[in-house]
Amino acid sequence: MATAFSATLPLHGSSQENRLCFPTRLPPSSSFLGSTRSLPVRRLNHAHAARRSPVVAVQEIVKEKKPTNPLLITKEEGLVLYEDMILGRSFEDMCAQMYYRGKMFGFVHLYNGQEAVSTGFIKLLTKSDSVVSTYRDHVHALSKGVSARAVMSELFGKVTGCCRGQGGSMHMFSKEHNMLGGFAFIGEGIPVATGAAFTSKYKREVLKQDCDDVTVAFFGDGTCNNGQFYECLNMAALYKLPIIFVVENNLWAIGMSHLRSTSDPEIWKKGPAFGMPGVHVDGMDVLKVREVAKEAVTRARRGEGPTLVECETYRFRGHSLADPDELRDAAEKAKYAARDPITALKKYLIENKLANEGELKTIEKKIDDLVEEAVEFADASPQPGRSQLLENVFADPKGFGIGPDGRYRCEDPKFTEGTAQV
Ligand SMILES: Cc1ncc(C[n+]2csc(CCOP(=O)(O)OP(=O)(O)O)c2C)c(N)n1
Ligand SMILES: [Mg+2]
Repeated sequence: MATAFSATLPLHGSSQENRLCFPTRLPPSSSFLGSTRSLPVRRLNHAHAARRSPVVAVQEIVKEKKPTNPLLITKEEGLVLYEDMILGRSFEDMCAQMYYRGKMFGFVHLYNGQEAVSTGFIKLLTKSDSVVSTYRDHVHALSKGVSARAVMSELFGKVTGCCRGQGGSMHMFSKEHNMLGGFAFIGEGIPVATGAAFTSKYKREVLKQDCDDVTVAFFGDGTCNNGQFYECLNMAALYKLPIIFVVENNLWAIGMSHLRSTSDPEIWKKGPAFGMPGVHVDGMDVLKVREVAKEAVTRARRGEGPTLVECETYRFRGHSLADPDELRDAAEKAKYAARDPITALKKYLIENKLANEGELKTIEKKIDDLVEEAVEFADASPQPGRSQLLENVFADPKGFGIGPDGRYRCEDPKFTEGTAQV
């Protein structure tokens, strides 16, 4: 089925050849992104828009699918989504407990409230597709198939963690699962994701390998004011890379409101500016996210290039577990709490007779047990040996420098054992 999404942007040609859809415009007085703050929206001249933007509103895509398939998912798919979202939520709630008990070190950023985005995208991917995350990365890793044991152990700094305890909360990585990392510096993951997408294209087009892998890059609204975002949008569109840029717009960058910090807060509109579709979707609704994700992933696999998707979402906790979360308005928090994506999916499954309470309770119990077991496993796992401190720091161990005796430090056995005084 041709959808509005499949419209292509002419870089040099006439717009009339293209099927174009127009964004649903907000009236000037309405609030943007459901925030309690209001945003003055400039009126857009539709004739002008028609010349420039293959921009689509997700409502059009979802509406289009309804008559042929009134239910957007099968029972099996619904249960997979539910289980993944429950896993994300339960895991993060457990992290909070463990952090406050002193089991984790450094900053820990939780994902509560945003589960529909991770689940909606990643559950459509194959193992060889890649995911790149931010410092809010535990749930992306779990959705991609990294075990709860490996993620929890990493958080505990144990040798059984997915990075053998050397990465911690902000650096979940698994080569096996093509989870290409969490990144502490905002925007750092976007070029890595662009490189991964380039690899897929190179394998297919130059090395003639059978490769239709795609890459999904997740990052926040605040990160879209960072230059790497624009550089990568440009390169991805130029090379038609198989990548989906997913902005998790939770309205805040630590304590800075998106509406105060961004000249045009509608991030999705930046896609067409670079020659790729831009889509805005309700990130509290996993089914809508999934519909958009399907379309974007399919485009990328077909070799039709990148898509920018802005998911409007909300984090239910502070920026990190060290944040008392006193800056955000109580009414705004309450508004999004009432739109909990897990509650919404549960309601959909039950109302459409795709699952009953008992089946969902069984999933919740299974996940509770799995998360408990992950904590026991992490707790019982050994600490890394001291010598591990020196691994994976420099490709050439001479990079550790020269010791007081004039020899390379790496030549001193005490140094690699971790017993040297430095
Ligand atoms: C390059 C860089 N500059 C500044 C920071 C400090 N910093 C940490 S989180 C953050 C806000 C990011 O907000 P957003 O992209 O919206 O992600 P969210 O935390 O909302 O998921 C900033 C500026 C950083 N980590 N990296
Ligand atoms: Mg944010």
